[in-house]
Amino acid sequence: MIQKIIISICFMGWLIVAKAQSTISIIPKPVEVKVLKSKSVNLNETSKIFYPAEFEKQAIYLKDEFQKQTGVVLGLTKTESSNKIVSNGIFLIVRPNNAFKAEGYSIIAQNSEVRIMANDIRGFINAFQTLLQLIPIKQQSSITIPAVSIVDYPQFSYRGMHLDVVRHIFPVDYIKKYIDYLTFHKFNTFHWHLTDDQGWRFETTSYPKLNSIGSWRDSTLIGHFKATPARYDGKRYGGYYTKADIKEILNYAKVRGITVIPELDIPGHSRAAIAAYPQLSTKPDTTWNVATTWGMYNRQNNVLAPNDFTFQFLKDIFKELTDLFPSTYIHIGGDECSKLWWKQDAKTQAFIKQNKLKDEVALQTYFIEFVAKQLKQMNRTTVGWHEITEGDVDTSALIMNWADDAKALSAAKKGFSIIMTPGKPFYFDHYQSKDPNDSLAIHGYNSTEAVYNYQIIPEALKKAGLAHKIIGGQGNVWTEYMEWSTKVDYMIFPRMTALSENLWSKNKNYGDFLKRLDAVMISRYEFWKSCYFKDYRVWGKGK
Ligand code: TNX
Repeated sequence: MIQKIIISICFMGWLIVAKAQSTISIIPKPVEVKVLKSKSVNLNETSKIFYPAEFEKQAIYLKDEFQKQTGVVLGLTKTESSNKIVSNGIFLIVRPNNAFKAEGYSIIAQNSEVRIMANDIRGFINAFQTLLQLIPIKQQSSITIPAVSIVDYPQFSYRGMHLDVVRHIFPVDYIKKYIDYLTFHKFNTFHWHLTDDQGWRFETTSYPKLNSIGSWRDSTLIGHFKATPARYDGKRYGGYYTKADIKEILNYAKVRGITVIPELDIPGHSRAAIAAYPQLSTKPDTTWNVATTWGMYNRQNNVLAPNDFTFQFLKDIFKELTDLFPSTYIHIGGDECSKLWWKQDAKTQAFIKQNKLKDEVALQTYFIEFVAKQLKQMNRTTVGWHEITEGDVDTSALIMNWADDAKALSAAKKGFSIIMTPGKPFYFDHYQSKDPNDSLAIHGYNSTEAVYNYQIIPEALKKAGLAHKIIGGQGNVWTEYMEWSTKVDYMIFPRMTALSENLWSKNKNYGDFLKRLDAVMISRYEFWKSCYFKDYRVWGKGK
């Protein structure tokens, strides 16, 4: 039955593609698109991209993307006065700051020219993604761009996608591809989850055992965490990103206007670090190994102990991190830190007493503020999962709320700014169908439709006059059950596409989105050679 549905959906998809060629289909939906009566623009190998010097890298990026998609190789010409239109081509024109909302752009395509106006890297990069959707994915000798006028800017200032490279690690080339996915969908932030119980993936020269020991686990759980008896593959697994890898990725992201927020998860989820340096734990005499299974919360994952070695360690690793990553926001985790270990440990209890801390929650706050203070000295802002609001953490920290709307409300009332990453529906490690044969996922069910229609600013915050506290949203991709990049692709598409429109466009309609998804995105996934979930029309809609 399912197979039949898939076949008929594919067929329907083709019909829609054929019909939609003549209309303009762009995802995420722009603020304003006007079809002009003028002549469409024809570009061929004699046409050029004219660009101001400061946007040279972006001009080269556009040339490359154009070539990949169409085979047409455009020329490149630097112009002093980008406002002077001299001949046929694409013109990148810098507009003064107040001409656009942040990251906004406009495109006017008619007769012999395409004028792209913006005032920052992201504005131009966003415009290019729109332009690439105005032309077919097809190798040809000349390209026709319809006569249009587009004005566009995002609804939310923070539009992120997260990737856990700990539970499974992915090659540098895939991280770049992932950044390209973000770029295409007009996201602006890549949240890179670099450390956890199952591995340390950030090259750290001040503590080399983090890599020689902490980056490797001896075995990995096979199948689902809840399956009994638990089975393991017995294979050594791991690796880490070298500083050179990270620099390469950061440069790649920079050209595309994507900010990379690194996360070192403390004081819980620290088992890999503890395996490398047991002094960090409340049980330094135990032989800790890098975790080989998932769902460690409150069970086997020891947490950081408050001692001199640990606090020096925190100073050093965050210094190394900020030396490498230019992002203002630095994520320090703070999630699921079991209080169990601190309760059982005499030295920790003595520390709590000595520092006049109320309890273990206050100790967690102590840890967070210790790192936040270091980060502040380096002009960085701390980002943490919502658990860091349990105590009295300084409200200048930015909160990622993976819980429900009520949690968002309580954090907003305390004065925090919030990024919405609710498990329901922005966790892309959940199932996207209820088909029992669907590929293994953690649990739950987050359909593409649920992702699209989720209201990012909860009603309760609007009522409380706190809507401005929500600065955006993010899709989280925890990779316990994503061994390969192909599985990541399958889990994120098309949900990430739906999220991009939810974050960007105020004017939403799921039916209309589905039509554009069929018309322009499916062929794009295929052009990227990316897997995707095909049954998105079957699931959702009250199912
Ligand atoms: C909870 S959400 C975690 C992750 C897991 C995820 C699985 C959060 C901040 N922590 O460590 O991978 O659940 O859905």
